[in-house]
Amino acid sequence: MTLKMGVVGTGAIGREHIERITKRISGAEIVALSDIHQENAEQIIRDFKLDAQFFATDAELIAADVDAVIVSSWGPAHEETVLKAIEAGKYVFCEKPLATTAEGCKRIIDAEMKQGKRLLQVGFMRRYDAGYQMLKQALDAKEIGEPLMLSCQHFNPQVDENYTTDMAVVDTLIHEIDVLHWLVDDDYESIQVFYPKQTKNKLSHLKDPQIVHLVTKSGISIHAEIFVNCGYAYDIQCRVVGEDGILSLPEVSSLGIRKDAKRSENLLMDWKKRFMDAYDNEFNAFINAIEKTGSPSYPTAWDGYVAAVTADAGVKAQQSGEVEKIDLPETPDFYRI
Ligand code: NAD
Ligand code: ISE
Repeated sequence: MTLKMGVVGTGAIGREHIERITKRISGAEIVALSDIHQENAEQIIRDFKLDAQFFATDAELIAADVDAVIVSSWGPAHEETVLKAIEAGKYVFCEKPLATTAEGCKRIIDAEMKQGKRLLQVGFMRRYDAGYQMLKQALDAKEIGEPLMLSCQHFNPQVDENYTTDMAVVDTLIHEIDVLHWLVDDDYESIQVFYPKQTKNKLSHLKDPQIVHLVTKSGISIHAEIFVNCGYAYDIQCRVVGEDGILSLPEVSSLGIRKDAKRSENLLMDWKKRFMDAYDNEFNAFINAIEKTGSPSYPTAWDGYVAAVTADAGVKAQQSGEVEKIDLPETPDFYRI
């Protein structure tokens, strides 16, 4: 069965996902697009020569002949579209964040549980990145004993004027928030935020860089640096110190150049290429799991909720400067996959 997919939000990542489904992965086709800027969608239909229809609203797209909806609009718009799609019994691939608050995620969980089967997968693609999967396999195999300390960096070359201080947590660090507790298989206990010396290369309203300190229930210490105006590259790092050794996220392979008495390698400048394979893998998992089991794969709506609860505490910590507790209920059996 070829999954008929509609896309709500045809901007930067919506275009990327449409390209991968159209050109690189099998089992699905794009049949419907919707965007509040109609010209964005219509340009994509022309660029990819799609046999797809434009719908003025998400509701009209959801009511059309689609099996699944990709939600890649702006974060604050996700919850409304996701709820409409779930209530219509459609499968949903929702880009991060699932919703911009924990309460919003809870409303989505309640709607999905009412449907009686999982319909939704969240676009936390790092779990599908080969490097993070190597880290996960080594940690699960206790290669370095128990993990004790993690240090990460999430560096963007720059962000635009719409980017705000809280987005460093809810939009950027949210990827580490999701992938790290999965990596170490431990829930978060608390979060604290610090502001080191600030870069001159930022807009006046923004705090940048930021340091986030997370502690897990077993006491694992996580130090994460967020620097969204670093200028030099899109640079994602993750290092795990265990009882018996250290694991490091592999560097992205790049041609080594030796020339003029210098040695160099190119670095990437954004997420599109850095996680290209991970995005492809998450969509293959979505499509294949639906075909084989009738439900999408992980990360589930519960993972989206865990990330939102943690991010909410992170935003509180940005404002308080204090150690903020992260209170999470037990994972319902419905979401134990
Ligand atoms: P963008 O601004 O390039 O595109 C968003 C599109 O959604 C725009 O075309 C806008 O017109 C449209 N839109 C906004 N509200 C809408 C609504 N209510 N209904 C229909 N269309 C609407 O943004 P982007 O960079 O593509 O980000 C989109 C989402 O994807 C965000 O949630 C972002 O966090 C996420 N994202 C994820 C990754 C990742 O690595 N997984 C990377 C980039 C963006
Ligand atoms: C963006 O929305 C993404 O999700 C990227 O993966 C992340 O690196 C970037 O910081 C976010 O703004």
